[in-house]
Amino acid sequence: MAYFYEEPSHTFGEYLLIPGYTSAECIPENVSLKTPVVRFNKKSGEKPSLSMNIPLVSAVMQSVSDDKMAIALAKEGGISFIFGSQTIENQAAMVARVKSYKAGFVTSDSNIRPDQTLEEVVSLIEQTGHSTIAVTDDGTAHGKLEGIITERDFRIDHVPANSKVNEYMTPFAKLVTGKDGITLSAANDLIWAHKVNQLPIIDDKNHLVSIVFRKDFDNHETHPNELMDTNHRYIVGAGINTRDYMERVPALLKAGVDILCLDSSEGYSEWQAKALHDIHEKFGKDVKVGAGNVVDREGFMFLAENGADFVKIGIGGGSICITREQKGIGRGQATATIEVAKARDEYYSKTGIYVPICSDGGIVHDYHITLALAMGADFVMLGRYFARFDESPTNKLIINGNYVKEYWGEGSNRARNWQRYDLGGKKGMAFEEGVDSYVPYAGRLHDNVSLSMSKVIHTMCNCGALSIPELQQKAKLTLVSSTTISEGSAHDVTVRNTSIHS
Ligand code: RVP
Repeated sequence: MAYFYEEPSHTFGEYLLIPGYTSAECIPENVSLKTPVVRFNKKSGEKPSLSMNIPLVSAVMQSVSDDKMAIALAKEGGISFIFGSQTIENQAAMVARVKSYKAGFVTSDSNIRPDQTLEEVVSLIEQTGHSTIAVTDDGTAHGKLEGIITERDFRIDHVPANSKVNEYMTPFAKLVTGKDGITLSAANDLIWAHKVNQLPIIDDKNHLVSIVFRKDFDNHETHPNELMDTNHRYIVGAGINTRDYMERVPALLKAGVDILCLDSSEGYSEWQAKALHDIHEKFGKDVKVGAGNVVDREGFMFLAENGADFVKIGIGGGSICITREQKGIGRGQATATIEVAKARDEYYSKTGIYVPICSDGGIVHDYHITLALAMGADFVMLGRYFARFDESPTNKLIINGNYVKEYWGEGSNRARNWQRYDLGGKKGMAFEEGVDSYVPYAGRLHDNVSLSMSKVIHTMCNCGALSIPELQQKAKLTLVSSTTISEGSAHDVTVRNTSIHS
């Protein structure tokens, strides 16, 4: 007879934390968000070989995690998993770009030709949010540098229609440039000596290589959490599937990837076990591979026993996900996280091995991150959250007068990542498990992540916890009624200024 769970499953919005005792040492400056990413023998005192400085990873999705996102998130202390629903060559090239990225040297992604119009400059500025545009002979990031145009060079309502870029740009002859190979501090000295805001770096044929921005240098100085390998290169992850891993994994390893993740909507399967074994056997035990997704004890135990370095939790809770509607499988994200966390602790006390768990999807408010951690997650994976930022790979558009960014599921017709929903064998008729959507544009990743982490840290102080493991031990969680939920936002008043609630 079928097994029945008698209790309904719950999601984050149905829980709140009850504060614990806050001692005088429990202040934000003393809180650490450091968290393990891969399995380690905790009982013997071993340290995990890979940890993060903040408990956030970005989703394995076309509309979320490319090389640009990976660099931005590594600067904050987290990891991006570059999407696998692309050719092996393209994915490896993205990984290689992250690993060869030199902090402070930016590949220009707002470029234009000299014969284009100022109207086109304005729309490019609107689309990318960048106020400095490189002018190159072919309009690409590595074309011959002809000049620089910024939003301060012209007033669009004061120039004749169809005015050309080359009439208003600062031409090459008047630019201060740096030669490829220059160090960041030498580039910064030039910026200061010539009182410029950016320094284009060119090769010996005057082709644009990168740009150093004054503000980026300042930012670089203020990234105390950045996540680097022993060679001072940013840490980066990549998604893989259970079909082409024998070719994909070596290409990603060659590109320098630090960690892999088997990306599937349902990970309690023979194919994941086989992939974990094959990868570890063929490419070595040191290759780090997360697996998932699962939503219960059995699923966790299966993947942990088969060598997963971390286990990802969640079916059907993603904002763009319609798996539950389409197939009737899934579980409330909070219940799934709580049960898998218990299994993780059980596995640890049996074996001495700690296998980190990641709650994937369904984070709507910042406090949901804290709840997931309190429920036992070591880190969380987010899609919608990151899709809203400048650094996500999608278009920024204006819809009904508001800025939005595109965001689509891997199981949507737009992504066509059917392998994520693959059951091996011959595939039946494909159907969508995700939607194509817009999310409100939210600005720079750095600003948003700093604010979100500040909220997490403050709540941890309220719970008397200075670290994530301490939060997991001390947290007191309560289920709430729907009336309690409405009591939690502003009520019975007319709100005058909504900005502080966004
Ligand atoms: P969210 O952060 O709520 O947007 O959820 C992101 C997660 O949703 C991903 O990490 C993945 O597990 C899941 N996803 C991605 N695509 C789809 C889909 O098309 N159904 N679901």
